[in-house]
Amino acid sequence: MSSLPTPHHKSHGLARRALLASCFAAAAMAIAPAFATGLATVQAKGAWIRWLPANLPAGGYVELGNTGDKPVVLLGAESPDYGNTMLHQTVSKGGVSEMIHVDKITIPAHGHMAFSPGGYHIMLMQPKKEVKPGDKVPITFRFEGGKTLTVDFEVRKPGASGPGSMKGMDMGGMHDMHPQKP
Ligand SMILES: [Cu+2]
Repeated sequence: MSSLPTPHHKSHGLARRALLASCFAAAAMAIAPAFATGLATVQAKGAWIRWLPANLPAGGYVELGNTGDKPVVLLGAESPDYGNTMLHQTVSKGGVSEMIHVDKITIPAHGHMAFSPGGYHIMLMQPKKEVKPGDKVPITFRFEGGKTLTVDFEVRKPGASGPGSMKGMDMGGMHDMHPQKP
């Protein structure tokens, strides 16, 4: 009987294997971007950033289309020009609009989703350099499965003509209140 593992040892071994597996998963995730190719089934159009003065958080807007036969799941975004980039959604609660952090956004097969003023947006915080209207800022979208898509966003002044700017007008000041939301 002494040759059989006790339940304690057995569970310990399982725990170690689980730990090892998660380490491998973490390593795979860390190296995935280097090997990932662009996501051929996802296209971006009308990418722009609503610039605000004084290093205020800026909003990124774009329309993403999925021509593939399977849904794709967007997990996040990064930009080399900003220290902190998040997926946000503006929601209305009792007549007050506030922003919530979004973990993932599913783009249906043969469908699309839009980041637009008053809805989903890419929240760009902590600029690493001076970003000004006229600049191009690359933003890399990260999808489930390790695939990425990098899109150049055109930086525009608030109210400048461009995709979504008409709707953007009445959202003026939205991001001003974001960092210290009551
Ligand atoms: Cu936001």
